[in-house]
Order: sequence, then structure tokens, then C-alpha cells
Amino acid sequence: MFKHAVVRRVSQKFEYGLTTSKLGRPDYDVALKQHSDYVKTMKKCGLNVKILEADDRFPDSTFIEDTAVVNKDCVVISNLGAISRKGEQEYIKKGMEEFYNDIKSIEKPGTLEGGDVMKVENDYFIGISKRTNSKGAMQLKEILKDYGYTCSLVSLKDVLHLKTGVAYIGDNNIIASGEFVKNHLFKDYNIIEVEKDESYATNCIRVNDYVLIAKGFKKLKESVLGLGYKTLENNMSEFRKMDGGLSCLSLRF
Ligand code: CIR
Repeated sequence: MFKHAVVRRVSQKFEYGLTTSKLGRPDYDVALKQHSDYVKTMKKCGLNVKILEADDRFPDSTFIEDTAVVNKDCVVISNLGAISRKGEQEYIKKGMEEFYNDIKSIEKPGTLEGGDVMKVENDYFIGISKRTNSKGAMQLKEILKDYGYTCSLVSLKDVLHLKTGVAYIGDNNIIASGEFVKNHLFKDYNIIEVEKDESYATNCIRVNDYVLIAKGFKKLKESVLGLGYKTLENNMSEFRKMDGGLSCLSLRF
């Protein structure tokens, strides 16, 4: 069970963040509304939500997931791979001090972004991507080993982050799209395949009794309901324009 979520307000410079989506400019006011709805959803899932302030030097900083890896035992602060995002993590480190005594960090030349890190019970999968390099992944593996977690590395081809294309929702169930549907690393899991036209929704998150899904993706929602889960939906249109999904907007632990 998670108790806490940490989120970061949307920067007024949000529209200047990194994106490949070609979906147009995000509307700041709509993004604020969607962010506040996301916070409400987290509270509905039973979490205490700590809201960190925005920083206009970092347009992408609302995607707080990339700045740290958190679990019940430890926090590891990222060294982000994207040049324009380097430094976002400093303020997050301070924000996490009230929750953890021992704060670890990924150090250069290692780079790592939390979107590349998927926890599956006591095992982690770490995507090797344009943002996360092998050195960063190996540092994380070493740190997590001390807490009894194992790590496997996954090479990415088409997606920004590992969790753009794969999500663990508990009970051996993995939601997957594209390159991950047939990946041998996930052969022992029950794979729920997301069709191409709904691939954005692959990035869903299990938060306590609910699976959160981006609003408007009916086929995936039906599949998740069919597995017996309760779902909650959030409109993510403005974050999608900036390549962000549901998991990216919080650290949950
Ligand atoms: C970026 O490119 O860094 C942001 N525009 C989107 C980050 C999304 N984060 C995530 O998938 N964990």
C-alpha cells in the first residue's frame, strides 16, 4: 500500500518543455486543472499528497517521477539524462528529506530517469534509453541490491521511457504495448496487450485499490475492469502533448 504521493506544480513555461508528440501547444490553464484533478485522484486512492512548487527554469519539472526512484525502504535521486532537465532533482532531494533519512543519488557519468524504472514486487526493470545509460542503471542496481531488490536491464527501441510502453498493475499483470508485448523478459507475466491506437494509455498506474488510466481509452479500460480492478480516469490531454503520462506526475511510496 502507498501512503504518500509527491507532485510538483506545473511550470508557467510548461509549453517550452521537451516533446516529440506533434499534438500542439499545451494550454497552461487546462494543464493546471488536470493537475489539480490528478491530486484529487491521488487523495481518493488514500494518499497524503505533498505538493512541491514549480520552477520556471525547468519547463518539464512537473514530470517529477523522472527525478527519483522511491520505495518503502529508500529514495535514489536521479541524474537526469535530458540536458534541459539537469538540476530539477536538487529541490526534489530537499523535498524528500522529511520522508527518508538516507538519501542516495545517481552520479555522473551515470544518468537515470525514473520513467525508465519499473518496480515489479521485489524486482526492478530498468530501461536503457536516450535518458538512462548503463552506468546509471548499474549504480541503481547496486544501491537497490542492499535493500534486497534485484534489477534487470531492458534495452529500449521506440519509446521515450520504459514506462511509456509497459506498466505493472500487480497480481502478475503487465500492461504492454509495441516492443514490449513479446519481450522475453516479461514472458512469465500475464501480458495485457494495448492496441496501437491506445498505446498512450499503456502508462497507467496501480495506486492501492485502483488502477488509474488516462481518460478516453475504452478498450484498455475494459480489459482492466475485466481483470477485476476498479479504475479511475484522468484527462491527460495537456501532459500528453509534452510526452508525459500518469506515472510521470508523481512519486508514490
Ligand atoms: C521529457 O521529455 O522529459 C518530458 N517532456 C516528458 C517526461 C515524461 N516522463 C516520464 O515518462 N516519466
